[in-house]
Amino acid sequence: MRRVPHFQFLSALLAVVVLGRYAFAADRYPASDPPLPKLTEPGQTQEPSVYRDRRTALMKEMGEGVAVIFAQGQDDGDGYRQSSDFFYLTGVHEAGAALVLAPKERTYREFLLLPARDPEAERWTGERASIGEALRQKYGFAKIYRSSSLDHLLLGLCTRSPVCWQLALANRETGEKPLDLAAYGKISAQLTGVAIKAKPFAIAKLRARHSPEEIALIQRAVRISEAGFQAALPEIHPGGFEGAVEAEAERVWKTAGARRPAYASIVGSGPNSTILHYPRSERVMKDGELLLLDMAAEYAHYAADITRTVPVNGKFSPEQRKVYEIVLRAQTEAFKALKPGVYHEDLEAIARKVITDAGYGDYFTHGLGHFVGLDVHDAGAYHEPLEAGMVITLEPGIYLPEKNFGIRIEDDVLITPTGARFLSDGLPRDPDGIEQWMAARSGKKP
Ligand SMILES: [Mn+2]
Repeated sequence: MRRVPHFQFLSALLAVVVLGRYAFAADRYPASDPPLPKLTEPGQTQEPSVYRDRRTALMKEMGEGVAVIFAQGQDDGDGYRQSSDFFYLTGVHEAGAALVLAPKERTYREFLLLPARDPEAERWTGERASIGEALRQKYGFAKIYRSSSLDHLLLGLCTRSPVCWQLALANRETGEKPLDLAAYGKISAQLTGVAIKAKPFAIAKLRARHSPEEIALIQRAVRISEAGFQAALPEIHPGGFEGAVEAEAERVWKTAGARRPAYASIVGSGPNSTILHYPRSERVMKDGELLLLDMAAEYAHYAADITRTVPVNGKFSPEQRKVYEIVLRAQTEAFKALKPGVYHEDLEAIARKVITDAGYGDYFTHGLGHFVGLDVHDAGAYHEPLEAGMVITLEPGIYLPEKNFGIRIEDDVLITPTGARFLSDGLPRDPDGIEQWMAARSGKKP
């Protein structure tokens, strides 16, 4: 007699669990988010034609001559991450590769060069494909050569159209001679009268004008990041560990398909909240402090960039709330001014005025924001007016080391034909919303 209700109870429970999981999957991302483009696995790349169209657009900018763009990715804890210019133009994840473009050529205008195969190395890092029809199909290039052909290829192309294009700014941080200029130098040594010309914003401007598919990928990176914040919230309490907050967010991102954090997560409590790029996440949070969380995921090579500042015990002190509201007002005023034609520096001036008028001008110690795309600090022409389809951050902050707290609010904003839209609209921004969010967090308490 007792077994029947027991069984019914269990099956009802099972139904709740199963349906709950489906409901979670279906509700995970807002229905109004744009549909994702088709991504090819592994590698989370789009169709080869997407990258070919970008190369065609870049060659139109060039008009003549030759350009070489090198893969300059880096290994990090999550593997090789392709450099973004090269990825934008090829979708190819291989290290040591190069792209050559020659718009004046009659038949073959684009060439992909890949390093020679190395059976010894491939036993450690995985087998690479041989050059053949399958690889040409996969990457969408009619001409794939080995890297050893590069100098010969460039010289031949340059003989027919003697202009070499520098298409990206040199890395000012390393101060190293750019690889493209080094390659062009070798041509000049063998062929006189070759002009080296610069269009240093050519690729950056293409990258900054996102297609609807790219906006969908950035929106997904934002949603995955928001899910990480949501999951990390129960780890925030007096006596909790900064590192536990970070670990929980990053775990959820990867579960949702992100390959890596978009940048080193910043999770800083108390005095650490005043350190702009606090890297260690190793402190125990205390009652009465604020916790600054600047952390976001990378999805299909596209970044999000989000910051929230929350009270560790769930309630802002009156002084914390007063400063929080100034930062929020600076962000809101900049957002209201945002539309095509506006310049970064105009937005910056608006936000800075709010903070300066409130008496905290000396404590807003960084810029208001930056482009977001394939890189978290993305390429773009910062000196030119903003256009629809661009994505920027708005991230005012006030940092008060003597008061033991810093506040930053950072959101990703899409510029639309008529104004702008918050992509990161899934997390509360205002202080009441933050307190309600913290009150609703489940689980761990001291
Ligand atoms: Mn940022």
